[in-house]
Amino acid sequence: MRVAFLGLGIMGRPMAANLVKKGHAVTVWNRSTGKTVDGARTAGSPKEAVANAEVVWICVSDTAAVEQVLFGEDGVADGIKPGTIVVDSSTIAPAATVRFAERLKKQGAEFVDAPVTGSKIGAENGTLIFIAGGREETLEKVRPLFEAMGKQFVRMGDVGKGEAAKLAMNLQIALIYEGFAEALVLARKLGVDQKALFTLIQSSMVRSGVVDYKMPFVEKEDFSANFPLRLMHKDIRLTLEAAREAGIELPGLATVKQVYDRADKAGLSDMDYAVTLSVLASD
Ligand code: NA7
Repeated sequence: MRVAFLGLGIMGRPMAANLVKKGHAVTVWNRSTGKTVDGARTAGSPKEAVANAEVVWICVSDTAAVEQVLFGEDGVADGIKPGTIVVDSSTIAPAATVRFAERLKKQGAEFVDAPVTGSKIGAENGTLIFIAGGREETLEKVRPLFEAMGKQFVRMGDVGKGEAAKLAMNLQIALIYEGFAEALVLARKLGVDQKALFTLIQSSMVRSGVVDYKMPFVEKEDFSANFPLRLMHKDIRLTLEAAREAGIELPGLATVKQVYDRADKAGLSDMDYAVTLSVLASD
């Protein structure tokens, strides 16, 4: 398929590369210049990138960035043709997603929100899970692209529901990792052997995908970004905002946010969110 891929960050670049590998005709664009993908054409603006595309795939940092790419100067809306499908894999506000979809619909474009889970390793290995919102027929049309970049896509409902479900997923990741990190800090203070604790965790019901993924990095104290803290922090803010709009409280997540606020103040935002362990350990 002819795909315009907009946003070549930690996630977007390997995703676009996997589309090329599977034989799709890909045109890429990134806000700052110099980021390219082998085998893909590079465009000078979103408008230029989408000119001949059947599908536009977006993966940028936050709600404001998606709005800029879609409706800013020389944005997607300036160049898109009726019938084009726009898929957004950024994690952004569900309510904004619905608004963006309505604006694009006036130009005859279909919208799908398809944020991902699987982090950098999933993007590189083509094993992401897409958490999708949109019409079933539209999702079917982009199935080959989901399959090129991921191992599965799950439809959560109409437009916006992918983002809503993604926030519900990251809420759990933030809380599970916080539990692991607090347990480690306590166990260290009480003189427990860390290796023995890891073995115990992995053989007990406490074991989880989140901990399986993070444990090797924690062991090496390698907190370089797989999923930067600033993005998980953003997701926590989005989740608390969505909860406020829904009239509910999330007391656990609100407390975890305080740890992220401290990490941010300590200048750790570009590290992996796993670095919150160091923040807790420094008390
Ligand atoms: P990164 O590695 O921080 O990459 C962010 C990308 O978003 C990168 O290409 C940025 O361009 C781009 N960006 C940021 N702001 C803008 C604006 N205003 N306009 C256009 N492009 C922008 O994030 P990840 O790849 O890890 O994650 C992407 C999304 O997936 C995010 O929502 C996560 O929560 C999940 P730059 O190179 O800085 O010019």
